[in-house]
Amino acid sequence: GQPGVEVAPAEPQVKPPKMYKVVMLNDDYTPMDFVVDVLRRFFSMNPEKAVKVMLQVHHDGRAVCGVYRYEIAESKAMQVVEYAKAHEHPLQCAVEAA
Ligand code: NFA
Repeated sequence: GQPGVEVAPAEPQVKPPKMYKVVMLNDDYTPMDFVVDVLRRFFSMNPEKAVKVMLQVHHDGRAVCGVYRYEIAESKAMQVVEYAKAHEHPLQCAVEAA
């Protein structure tokens, strides 16, 4: 272009990462107390919040436990299912785009 005229480079676009929901699914076998423990242990919920979310899953069939970047969401869901399996409970989680 014109001699001596510098063109500033475009600002690099800083975009928020895509976010993913960890959804817990109801079943007929996992004990309510165990689900409350899972919600406290893996999603850092206080006892009141954990009971509320557990009952939401129990009554509605599913509830969102948290929203995270993809790798974190997948890791949380896997840890919950593995922890439940280790205790011989069929508790399941899914990961969905938020
Ligand atoms: N529905 C299970 C029961 O009646 C409790 C449960 C809640 C299981 C939330 C899974 C998720 N014992």
